[in-house]
Amino acid sequence: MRSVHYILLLAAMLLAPPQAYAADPQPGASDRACPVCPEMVAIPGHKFAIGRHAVTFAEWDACVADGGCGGYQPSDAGWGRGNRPVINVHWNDAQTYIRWLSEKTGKPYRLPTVEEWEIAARAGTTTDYYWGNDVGRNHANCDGCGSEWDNRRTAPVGSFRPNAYGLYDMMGNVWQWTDTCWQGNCTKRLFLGGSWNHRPQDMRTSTRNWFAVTKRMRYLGFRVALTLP
Ligand SMILES: [Ca+2]
Repeated sequence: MRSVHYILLLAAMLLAPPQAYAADPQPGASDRACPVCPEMVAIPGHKFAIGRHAVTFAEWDACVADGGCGGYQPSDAGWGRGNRPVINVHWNDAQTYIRWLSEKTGKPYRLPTVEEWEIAARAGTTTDYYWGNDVGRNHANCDGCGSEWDNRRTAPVGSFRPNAYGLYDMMGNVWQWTDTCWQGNCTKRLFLGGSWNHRPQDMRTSTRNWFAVTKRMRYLGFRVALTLP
C-alpha cells in the first residue's frame, strides 16, 4: 500500500501544474525561492507562508557551504544528515540561517510567531492533534506515538501524513523555535511541537516551552516563515 501511495503521490506531483504564489498568493500554493531553499506553503486567510518541513540538515549545510550560518556545522547525534531535521541549533543559530536565506533571495524570512505556528499546526482543526483527539499509532514521532523512531531519534522529514495545509511534522520529531519572547524577555524564546523524545501531550499546541536563545538540544530545530505581500 505504501508504495502505491507513493507512486500516486509522485504522479500527482509530476502532473500538477506548477504553483507559485510570488505574484498573487493562493492559499496552499507553494514556492521555493531557490533550489536549496525551503519549500514554503501559503496559509489560507493569512499573510504568511511557512515551511512545508522543518529546516533539514541538507538545507542547513547548503547555507554553510555558501559561506553562511557562521560556518557552524551542528552535530547530527550520529543519526545522519540529509533529510533529517537540523538539530543542535539555538535560536541565534536559526537567525544566522534566516539572515543568509533572506539575503540570498531578497525575501523577508523569519521565524513564525507562536500564534502563526499554532494556526499552521492546527490547519483549521480544534482537536488535540491535527489528526484527532487520540494520539493513535504512527501519526508522528514522539515518546509514545507508535513510530519506529519513538524515543530513539529523529525521523527524516515527511515520514508521516501531513496536516490539512500540507505541512509535515508540525507535531513530534523536533520542537520548533518561534519568534515569540518568553513573557517579554527576549533572551528566552518559545518553541512548540514536542519531539521524538517527549510525551504525546507535549505535541499539543497548548504546550509552550522555552529556552535561552543560546541553548542547543538534539530535540530542537526550527521552521521558517515568510511574510507575504
Ligand atoms: Ca523520552
